[in-house]
Amino acid sequence: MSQPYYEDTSPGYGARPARAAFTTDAATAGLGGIWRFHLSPAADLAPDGFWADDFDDSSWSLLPVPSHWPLHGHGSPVYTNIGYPFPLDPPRVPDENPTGDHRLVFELDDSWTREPAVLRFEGVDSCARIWLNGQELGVTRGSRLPVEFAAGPHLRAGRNVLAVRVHQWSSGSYLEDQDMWWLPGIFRDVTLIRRPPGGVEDAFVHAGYDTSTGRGTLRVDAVTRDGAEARLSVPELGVDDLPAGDTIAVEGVAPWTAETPRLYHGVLATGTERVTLRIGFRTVAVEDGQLRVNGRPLLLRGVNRHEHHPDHGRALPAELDREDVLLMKRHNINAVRTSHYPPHPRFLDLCDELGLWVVLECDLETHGFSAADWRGNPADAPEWAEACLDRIRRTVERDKNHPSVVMWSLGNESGTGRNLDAMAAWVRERDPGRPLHDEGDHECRHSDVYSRMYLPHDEVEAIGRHAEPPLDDPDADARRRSLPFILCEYAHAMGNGPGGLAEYQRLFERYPRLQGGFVWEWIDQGLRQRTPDGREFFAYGGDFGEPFHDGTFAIDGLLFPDRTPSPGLAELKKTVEPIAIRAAEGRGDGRGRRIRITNRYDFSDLSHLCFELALSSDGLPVLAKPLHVPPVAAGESAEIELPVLPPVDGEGWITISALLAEEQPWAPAGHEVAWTQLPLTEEEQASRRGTGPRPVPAPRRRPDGRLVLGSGEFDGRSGRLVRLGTMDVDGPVLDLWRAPTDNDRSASLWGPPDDSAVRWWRQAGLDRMVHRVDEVADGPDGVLVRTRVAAAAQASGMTVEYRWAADESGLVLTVRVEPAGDWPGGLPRLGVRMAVPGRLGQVRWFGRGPGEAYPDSRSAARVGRFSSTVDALQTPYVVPQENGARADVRWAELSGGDGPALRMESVGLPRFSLTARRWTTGDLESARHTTDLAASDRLFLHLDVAQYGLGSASCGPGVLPAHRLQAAPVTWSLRLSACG
Ligand code: IPT
Repeated sequence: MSQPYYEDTSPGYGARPARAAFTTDAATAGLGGIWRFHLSPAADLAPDGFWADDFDDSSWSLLPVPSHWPLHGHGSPVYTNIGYPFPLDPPRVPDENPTGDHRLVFELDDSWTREPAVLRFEGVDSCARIWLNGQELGVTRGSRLPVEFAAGPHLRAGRNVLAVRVHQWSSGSYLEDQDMWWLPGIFRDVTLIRRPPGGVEDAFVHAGYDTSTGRGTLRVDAVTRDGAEARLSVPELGVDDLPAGDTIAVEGVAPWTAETPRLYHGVLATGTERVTLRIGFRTVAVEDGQLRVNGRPLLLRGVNRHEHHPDHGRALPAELDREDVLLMKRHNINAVRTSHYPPHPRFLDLCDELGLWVVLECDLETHGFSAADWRGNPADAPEWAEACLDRIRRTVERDKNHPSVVMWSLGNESGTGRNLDAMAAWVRERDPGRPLHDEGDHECRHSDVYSRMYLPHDEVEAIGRHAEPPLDDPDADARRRSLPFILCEYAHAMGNGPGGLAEYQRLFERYPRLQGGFVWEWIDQGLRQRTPDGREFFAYGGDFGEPFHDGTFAIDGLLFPDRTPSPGLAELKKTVEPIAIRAAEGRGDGRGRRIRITNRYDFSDLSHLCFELALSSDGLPVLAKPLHVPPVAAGESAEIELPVLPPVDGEGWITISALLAEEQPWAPAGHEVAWTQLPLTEEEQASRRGTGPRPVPAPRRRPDGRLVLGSGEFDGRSGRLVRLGTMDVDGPVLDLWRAPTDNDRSASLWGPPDDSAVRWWRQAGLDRMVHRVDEVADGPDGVLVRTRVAAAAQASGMTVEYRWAADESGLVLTVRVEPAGDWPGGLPRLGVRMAVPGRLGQVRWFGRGPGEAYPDSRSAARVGRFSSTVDALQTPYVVPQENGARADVRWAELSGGDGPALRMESVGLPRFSLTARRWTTGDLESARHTTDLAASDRLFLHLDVAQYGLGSASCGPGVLPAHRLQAAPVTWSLRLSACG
């Protein structure tokens, strides 16, 4: 049997040379809309002759184009990360090769028959064969890359028929092993574009900027048809009819940066065509060991972005590209790596317009060859050379005119090889104006930046100090050591996390060689589904019955699948904020405090911001006033003295915020960019409040055996609080377990396999602790309950004492925990849990908020008064797991329904963090999707004095030592009361 075209390693045939995406005044016709569609389970079962003009497709389905057919009821999606979902037998694909035939009948007027035109596909996954009016145009592979075919000679006035056969699997699939859903289809636009004789074939804008002179240089190279002359005009710069290919200096231009995305509108014209160009002047270079733009080093506060929509997959509705860029800008993100393929071109238009640094990645990943020790890796094997080169050419040619694109990336996780070398050489030749990134090139044979993934903090720090372990070859080592470093992926945002962002950021800020990185990843790749009774949830690998899949591993974004920001995104925003506001040493002359404001922008001064100072007492506002801050230049600091503030009675905090002074294209005036809080009196206040209870009544024992103390009733045998006022409760009892997070469940990428936190915790029996009561005593001081808490088969245990006293405002509980034995994996949490009536659904608290906070992800939570509901306290991680803790709670009140409220107060330090849910930890742990969680008639509260950190072990380092909760003796107190 001869090899079918879809298994040929070539890029395809029939395509026109790649060129830049540009806007032209030549006529275009969008062919998106409703097409006819027919799916065959295998290529050889697809209907013969379906491309014929008169083929009867009336019985076929209707399908919107662009789309992925599995998201429209034809077949189903498949999710794998590294392993190919078919045997590793390149370039062969399975017989079961879903093949989608698409037909569109459309009308044209006769002007289309008079001059040449091209048919352009922006993206077809994974291999398409195309016919126009019965004539074959060619075959294409390269799912996320554009392709054009000459269409003119085949077009007709009146009725035209376009037929496209799309195979899900092809040789190209071997080059497209990105960690994402396999989603075939014509998923980006299809357009007919008139190409007038004497028009523009291609244009390449070269616009540099020299900071020292303030001068720009400009040249546009053009390829035209029929030897036509092309001339450039940029009216705003007084450039008029500059012949293509000529270089000019432009005085006094404003440079393009991601912070100040200044674009100049130009027109490149021949006698027959006008092409619009948006020109941004900037010079990108790696010099003196740093990645610089316009001579200044960048600090990349980046994210990796896959194109994903929970209903449409990578066929993203147009408005979502804008929404993504706006969300990024509003969260202080300044860079994006288009992992792991070129995005829809309009995304880059928005990056140019609104300002983001882009690392533009080629559509290439061969990760699954790692299963064969990279034998036959298409990034190296000669038979794939043309396919690899074709991919980088189509990438660079399409996007070369975007000022936002500051680096080309050859692809992701493709090992090393000759084809990558050839791609690198081609890029260097074609576009010397941009550095090159190749993640797999750890020795930096051709990369201009040293780039790694997920390295732990200490290794990043060593690289920052130029002290990484040497390469064998001293020359290669010297070259690599001289290069800037970026983390092209870090801080894996899977489930609850990532923890440790702030520690990375401190390293980036400290070492000039470290130029930041890109969090993995922007959005959870969950697909919206419904339970039989109509409740929505987000599906992941395995939910579509895929026999081979990678489960939840692509649910690892900073946004939930519906684009709701996760707590991880709030943490990132705070961590990378471009202004640092800190307390400065000493007081000012006016006895006001001094603060130090550091401008961490790379280019902008602070004149686009206004500052505000707010004073609060016990979380209530006392005063707010503008704060004058000079327009500190990028990279500089200034100290200013705060006005003298009135004394406050309660716990006092000063909050200083940096807000947008005026509306920006990406956020309204008043949008908060950065903030900090300075305590006025915190420690004194905390200890003043810690004076402890003044016992009022002594407990008494009732005939039914219950102990009564103040407003509390205790079970006489277990010593548990069972009633508080008129409220049934099931008393605070020690709890050390949490529903494991994705990070808890995973072994660090860099440690021994199986070495997850959960493994240690389960070994110690923390999920199955048994409470034994040693004593329930009542005396003049109150009630004392002594217990020992331990797990079956374990010698280690905890002695736990609960001392209850009553004062005029309620019960005061002091818990003392004394661990005995070894607890080598530490503890997931340390606190008490209690059950209370479900009616208490409203929550108010004074503590950190508004969002959740964990030891290594708590920068975004500020001290204040907040209110919410128990339901809204839940963070709907797609895969249910520990979530929702509100930290450093001074007091919290739960209320609602018919009956008193429950008030919980920290007495002294440590304070507790509060979690409240309508299900137990066990329910949370066993749920696979959010819809598995059913509300009970009770609330389960956790009042913890500590939790284990989050880390990012799901792909990266685990929790840093400082954030691991170790077992140690601890005593804390809290007051409980039923009020109102
Ligand atoms: C890394 C991949 O580059 C990325 O696509 C994604 O799969 C990520 O991991 C995990 O979510 S590769 C990893 C083996 C370091």
